[in-house]
Amino acid sequence: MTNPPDVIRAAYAELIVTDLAAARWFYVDVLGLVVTAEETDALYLRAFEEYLHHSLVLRKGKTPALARLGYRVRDPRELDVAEKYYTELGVPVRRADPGATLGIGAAVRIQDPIGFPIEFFYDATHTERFTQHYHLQPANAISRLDHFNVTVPDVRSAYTYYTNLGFGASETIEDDEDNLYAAWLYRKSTVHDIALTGGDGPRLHHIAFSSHERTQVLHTCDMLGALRAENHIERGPGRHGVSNAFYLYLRDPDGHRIEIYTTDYYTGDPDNPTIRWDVHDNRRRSFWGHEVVPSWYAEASTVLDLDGNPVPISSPERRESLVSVGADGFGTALEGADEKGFKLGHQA
Ligand code: XXG
Ligand code: FE2
Ligand code: CA
Repeated sequence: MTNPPDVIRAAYAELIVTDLAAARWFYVDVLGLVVTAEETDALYLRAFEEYLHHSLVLRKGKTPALARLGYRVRDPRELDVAEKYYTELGVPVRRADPGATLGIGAAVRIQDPIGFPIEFFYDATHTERFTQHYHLQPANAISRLDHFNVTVPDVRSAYTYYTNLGFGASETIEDDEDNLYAAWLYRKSTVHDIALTGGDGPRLHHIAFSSHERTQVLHTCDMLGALRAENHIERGPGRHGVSNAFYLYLRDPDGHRIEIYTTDYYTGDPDNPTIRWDVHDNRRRSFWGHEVVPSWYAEASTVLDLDGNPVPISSPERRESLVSVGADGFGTALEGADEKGFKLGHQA
């Protein structure tokens, strides 16, 4: 078997949106992303510390969907490696000419074995990095794209696919019968470039951007409240158990889910341990034990194949939202709660 391509990180996503003006309001006016380029049917956005052309493309279309997830590879020769690797895996593989996506050089596009439209690229147009352009940064400034999260019916096989591709596993949610409900996988030295969430799929669960500070995340909430647009807040703000990051989930005007995420931890050593959360631990998805809203488990974005057609979805055998106690509102796990002499208030 050919070696897998050397992926550096999650680099960009292309979303289909139905109303570009509404999307511009959400991503540019509220979230403060920088517009690198604008066409009649597309917006190319980046965050303040990013120097590649974009980390998010919004393209106008008839129905909301994920068009593509982009991974950057270590150098241009990795495109040949990718082409060979996926051809051997027997999935659809296509070469994309430089400029097929504005700002992106030569690329290899595939539909991966778990159903997602993926692009591998190295060459990309450089832009000015606005790290110290504090005069342009709003109080909720976003620094960079952090990760993708995808919903898949079979987390175990998706996990095997990604670990074969050379991704490390930072954290998982499992039970003691060897069922895997979710997993966090990385190439860059953070908790993840991609997370797998069990559910009807393949669908896009969310795209996450990083801020430096919790106050920046909170300012987005305050802005949405002030604008009478609080209905865009879906879950949080809060502290994740998995990843330890401070988080906020938003829904854009088309329903695509966006996470704002800050301060997870370093995973770059070769012996970085995998943290395994029990599916019954009510702190796993909210370290403070808050309920996960049902929409967060149930709703996700359609994904398109390489020809732009919706990929059919299938259902998982088990659903974390049904088997778990604790953070989902079905009870409170008391095990371990009194280690330090504290008692939780109630048991459902
Ligand atoms: O980025 C993430 C998430 O995948 O969005 C969700 C980190 C942790 C979690 S979880 O809900 O498990 O705390
Ligand atoms: Fe996330
Ligand atoms: Ca609960």
